[in-house]
Amino acid sequence: MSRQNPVLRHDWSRPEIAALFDQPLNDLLFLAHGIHRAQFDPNEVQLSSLLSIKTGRCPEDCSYCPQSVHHDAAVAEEPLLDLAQVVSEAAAAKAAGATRFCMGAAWRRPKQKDLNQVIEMVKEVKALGMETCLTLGMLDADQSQQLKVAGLDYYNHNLDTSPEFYGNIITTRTYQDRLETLENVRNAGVNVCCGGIVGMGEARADRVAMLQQLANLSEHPESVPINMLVQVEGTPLAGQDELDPIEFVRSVAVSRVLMPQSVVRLSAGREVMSDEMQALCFFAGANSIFYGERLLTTDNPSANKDKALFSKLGLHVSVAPPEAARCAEPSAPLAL
Ligand code: SAM
Ligand code: DTB
Ligand code: SF4
Repeated sequence: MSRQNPVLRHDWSRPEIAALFDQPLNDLLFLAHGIHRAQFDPNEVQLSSLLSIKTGRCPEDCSYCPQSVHHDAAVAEEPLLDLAQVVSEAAAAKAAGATRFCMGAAWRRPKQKDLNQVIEMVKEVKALGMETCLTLGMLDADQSQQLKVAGLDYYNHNLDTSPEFYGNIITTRTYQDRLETLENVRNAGVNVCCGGIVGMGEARADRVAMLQQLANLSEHPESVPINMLVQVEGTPLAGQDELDPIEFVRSVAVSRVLMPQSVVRLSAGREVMSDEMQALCFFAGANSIFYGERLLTTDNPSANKDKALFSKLGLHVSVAPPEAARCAEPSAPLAL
């Protein structure tokens, strides 16, 4: 049985997506913003806070990641955190305004003993009234089902880049491994959070191909994080040429056009983004951010800085998940 929504497309070709990228910026922004406004409150942003629940010594070799055992980044290793510590961090994130708590672990895949502890974390964070998200590496069908039963709302597992560029970035797990985890999560009925990273030295054609992969999944991910590479000293990608900010904005806008009903998250990399660049991303269709001064191991803007930005832009924070706030009809233009 197809679960596809008939108004959403899953048959995008690369030339079609490349043509979206190639448009004059104003035309692309106008298109993306119109689609955004027809689906969402354009002034509403969802806030997710991140916590690294197990840090460092990861056996995978992702070239961007400071937590890989293969690189020399100065990350303080931390075994799996206690339940009480995780719950107290989640409560603090809720008090600061986050609606979703995302727990990340530097694993290739979780062991059952560890998954049992993570399941308790999901239950307790949910009991605080927050949405839960995990990113633990690869999952099989049974693990995905266990997390569904525990009440997990979202699982984050990124495709990271195009199938063609992927081998330049990671050699210890395949693109197909990632697609299988996504399928297991989807089949278990857990919402999928899946996006990628730009600014890793890939070509525009790779950004096109990555977004094609995301949009042509059997169902669009409910949440699409677009990360700008955070360059961390000691990782192979440190010293990479920075991606032009306008190219990043284009990537956000094209994500919005391809996946009109997905929540697009302006994810890692905001620490070095200007207010103006973030404003353009929100106009282009981003409607979620990571909130709080830490991502997993690297810095993120402080809550106060983000509150000031929201106030300046007239943005408000979603109290319910944005899915619930979707407009049935396109919004009227703003009354000035
Ligand atoms: N170990 C698990 C995995 O990779 O599936 C979960 C944690 S991992 C840190 C989650 C995601 O964070 C990665 O897939 C990648 O997209 C993103 N990420 C990691 N390091 C990053 C960096 N330096 N800059 C931008 N995004 C990064
Ligand atoms: C995602 O797409 N980005 C987040 C989250 N999912 C887990 C992680 C960003 C990590 C940035 C580098 C770090 O802080 O270690
Ligand atoms: Fe490990 Fe995840 Fe980092 Fe890759 S991105 S090295 S899997 S923690």
